[in-house]
Amino acid sequence: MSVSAPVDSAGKPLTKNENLLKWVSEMAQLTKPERIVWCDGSEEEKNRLTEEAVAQKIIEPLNQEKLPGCYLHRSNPNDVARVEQLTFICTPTKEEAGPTNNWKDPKEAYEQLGKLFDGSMKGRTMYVVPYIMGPAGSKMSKVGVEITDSIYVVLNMRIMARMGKVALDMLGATSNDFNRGLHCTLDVNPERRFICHFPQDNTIWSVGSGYGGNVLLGKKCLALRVGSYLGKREGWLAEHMLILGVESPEGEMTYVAAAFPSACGKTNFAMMIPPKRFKGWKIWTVGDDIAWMRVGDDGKLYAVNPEFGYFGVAPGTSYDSNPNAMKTISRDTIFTNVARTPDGDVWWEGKDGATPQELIDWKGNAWTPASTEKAAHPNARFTAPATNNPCLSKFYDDPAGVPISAIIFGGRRATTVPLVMQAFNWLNGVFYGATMGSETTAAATGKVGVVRRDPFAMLPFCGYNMGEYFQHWLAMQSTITNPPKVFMVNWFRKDKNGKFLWPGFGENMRVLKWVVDRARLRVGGQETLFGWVPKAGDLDLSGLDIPHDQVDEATAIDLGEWKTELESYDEFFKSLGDQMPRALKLHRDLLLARIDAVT
Ligand code: GTP
Ligand code: SPV
Ligand code: MN
Repeated sequence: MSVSAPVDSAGKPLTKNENLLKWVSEMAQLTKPERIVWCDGSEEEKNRLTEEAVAQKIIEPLNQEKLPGCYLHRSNPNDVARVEQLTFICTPTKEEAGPTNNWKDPKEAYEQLGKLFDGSMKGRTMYVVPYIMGPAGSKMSKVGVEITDSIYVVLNMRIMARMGKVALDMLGATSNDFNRGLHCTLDVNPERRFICHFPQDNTIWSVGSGYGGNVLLGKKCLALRVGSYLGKREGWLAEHMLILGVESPEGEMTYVAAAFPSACGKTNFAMMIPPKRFKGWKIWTVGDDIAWMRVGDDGKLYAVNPEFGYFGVAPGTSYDSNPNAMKTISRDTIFTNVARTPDGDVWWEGKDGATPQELIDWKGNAWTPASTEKAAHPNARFTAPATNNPCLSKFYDDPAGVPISAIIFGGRRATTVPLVMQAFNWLNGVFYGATMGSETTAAATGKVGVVRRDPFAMLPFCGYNMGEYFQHWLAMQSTITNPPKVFMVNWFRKDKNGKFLWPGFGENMRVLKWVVDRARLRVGGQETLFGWVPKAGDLDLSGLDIPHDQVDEATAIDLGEWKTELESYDEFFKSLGDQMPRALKLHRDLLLARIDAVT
């Protein structure tokens, strides 16, 4: 099947790029669709595809008075999250993918998936979705094209990325520099589900899933897995980080990037509303999930958010916990696997107000409060445009990015890790990132609540050898001559009864304020073996209605716990083999020796 150059509604060519046309032809030859639709990103196209998706029962309209432009999608119950065991990095050697990734030989992977793709779109439509990750025209941005058989994917990609004509224009008539993504939902059978990345070919093949991170190929697949590989090659960083601006009452702006693992609070932190005590302080969202960072001419690290929308966790989102998210998802939003009320509103566990007496649950079944199952899936998500966000930073689309003054790492840890500490230097900061641990969440299939090492929140997303990735972070010090300060936080420490010690959410502003003041060298700190922590009185706790000894418990450092913690890194470090940087191993040994010296 040879593909002719697509035209827009006025008959003008959308692209004449031969590299793109040739690849689309090849993929059409493989998947054998009945017709090919090139997406231009227009409103007319959105309306047409939305109507089609409704007619095909892929999405259903919600109450358009309450939730204008909002739709509900129910995925196959076997297809509700990322599947790490079916995600592969297909590099020429296994060592390049490293011990933390599943690996397939590229030739074998193309063959195996090629068989699944062969004729997979017979009798159906193939959508060609050109998109940009990053602001149009930025030297930090990348063009991708996703071929998919799923209207749900097209409608989501349209929200999550700058999609359509704008991307073809950026690609231009001759460039061959674009990510080639191929997706087919197939029969949504976990036995025939594979998400394969070919970093050397700038190619992604995903088959057998219709869910978020598995199929919106610009997001985790390109912006993180392939992105991290490109970052290593080209000297920049692709990270699982939110980006926010903190504005002081005087109008001083400080930008912070923070890596928390999946479902550990990035969206919430990026949209936080400071408590009353912080009158005049304001948080501006640049991004809620992914940061691409490069060193600027001034030696500072500059970050852009490659995405254009939010694919956020619905359960737990409320006017109490995250009012900005609630406003963001009040229109033009696709909800996936949430519950539906009789009047066409959405509901999930942790939403404001009383639990409705009657619902249709995420599987499409009748539900009442007596039901033993959850009404919304714990990894139910919303897809909403960034431009809906009331606290969207005016620099979210700035091709130059924003200068980062602080990097924060944080996991979900019931013990050991204090509320906040600051690394002494870059090495110490990279050590924080490399040794991050977190309890697993519903964002990926598998057991929930088990502590695992999730370095830099990138365990599921690093597209190459993890030891080399650590080395890349260490090496960046030579080019970042004006580096951000590095911090570790933990909102999730619990008391002996299993209750969170720290109220979290908006109250995290108290910690962020200390971070900003430390980054600007204007507040004291107390030295510990592991980093600087706030001195008594440095954390502003005024108006916080929890006992101060509870805060003491949240901020405490217990050397016994830390000894066990550091000893537990040994196995992980060893598993990374020769690629594990010696500087980080020595740092661990030094900390253990210093604990011994003082106890
Ligand atoms: P991904 O989109 O999966 O990468 O997740 P994310 O890091 O953006 O997570 P998100 O902000 O959606 O938070 C997910 C879960 O963490 C929700 O259940 C929140 O209620 C909970 N959470 C967020 N912030 C806090 C906090 O400060 N304290 C506590 N206790 N829970 C929080
Ligand atoms: C995550 O799991 O970190 C997400 C959701 O942000 S998904 O896009 O499905 O990976
Ligand atoms: Mn994420």
